[in-house]
Order: sequence, then C-alpha cells, then structure tokens
Amino acid sequence: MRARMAISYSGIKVELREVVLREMPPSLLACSLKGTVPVLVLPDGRVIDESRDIIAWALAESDPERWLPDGREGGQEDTDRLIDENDHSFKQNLDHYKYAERYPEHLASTYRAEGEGFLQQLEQRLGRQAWLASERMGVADIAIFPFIRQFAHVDRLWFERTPYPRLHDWLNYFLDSALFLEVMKKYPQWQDGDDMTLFPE
Ligand SMILES: N[C@@H](CCC(=O)N[C@@H](CS)C(=O)NCC(=O)O)C(=O)O
Repeated sequence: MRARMAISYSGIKVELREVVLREMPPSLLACSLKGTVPVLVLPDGRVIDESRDIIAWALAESDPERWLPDGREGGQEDTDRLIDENDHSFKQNLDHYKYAERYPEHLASTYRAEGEGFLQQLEQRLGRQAWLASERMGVADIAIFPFIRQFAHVDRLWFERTPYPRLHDWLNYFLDSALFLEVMKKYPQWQDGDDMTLFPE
C-alpha cells in the first residue's frame, strides 16, 4: 500500500500486475526470490523488492510536495529512525497482535500493549508538530500509515477508545484521502498474456 501511495503521489505511471500471494507467478519469483510483494522492476532491469526502497526511489524521481525531510538539522535521521522503529519492532508487535493465535505464548492483549507504546510515541509527536516528523506531511507519515491502519483494525472498538485523539485524526485524514482511495481500488489478478494495466489509471 505505501509503495503504491508513493508512486501515485510522485506521478509516475507503472505497469501494475496484481498477484495473489498463494499463486505467485513464476515470472515474479524470477525477479525476486523473496516471494513477497511489492516488487518494482525498472526499465533498466533493476529490481526493487522492499516497499521502503520503492518509496525512496519514487520520491527521488519526483517529490512535488516535498515529502522528503527538509534540511532541518536531524530531520533525515529522525525520519529514518522513526520508520526503522515502525518497520522492525512495531511491525513485529502488529503481526503478533494480528495473528495472536499463531503466537500462543502470550495473549493478544499483551502483544497489543507492546505495540501501544509506539502509538503513544506517535501521539506525542503529533502534539509537538502537525505531522509525524515535521510541520509538513512527509515520508514518515506515508510509510507508517498502513501499519497504524492495520493495528487499529484488529479491534476497532478498542482503538477508538484509546486516548490518542491526534493519532485518530491523523489516521482518519489518510483514510479519507484521495491517495488512499486511489490505492484501494481493486484490480483483477494478473495473468500471463493479459493486457497491460497502468497504475494509477
Ligand atoms: N519487507 C517487505 C514486506 C512485504 C510483505 O510482507 N508483503 C506481504 C504482502 S503485504 C507479502 O508479500 N507476504 C507474502 C509472504 O510473506 O509470504 C516490504 O515492505 O516490502
């Protein structure tokens, strides 16, 4: 989702091949043995198979509203550290919470409590500035939004009752955004021989 958001924002058109994870096309595995999506294949044959790297590539190509950190001292490091924390410890807590039945050592509520520390950090950040890493929306917001969305969706009622009003507004902003609605459009599963589908349409 975040890779598609960055591509859509940057105004780059790509050929989209929607895959079903259980039915990875051999041509995809030939590009990236990881067996995960997203995978971006560039015209020169380079393969980018990490969503964060796809975001970085798209914004390096075109960043019309300046999502990349500005020259503010420490801005780049702060953004990188926040996304690192999201992609590692928070993502792990999210997976444990979301799929708690696969990790029966602890209750879902324990995994949720471990992830909640990150929500608190984000709430504090949004109290200090308008967006997660600065006064402007930026790459940190886009990179982290899909994970907070998933965390909130595990138990919507629980999330709505949490004392994080700024984070709720931040999440709702993205859920209502044209960018999110664009990437949520459904595409049929790609099959060899299909016509090319462009994204965004
Ligand atoms: N590190 C990867 C993780 C991507 C990822 O986990 N993608 C999921 C779908 S959203 C996937 O491909 N899962 C298939 C699997 O793990 O077997 C990235 O962010 O690009």
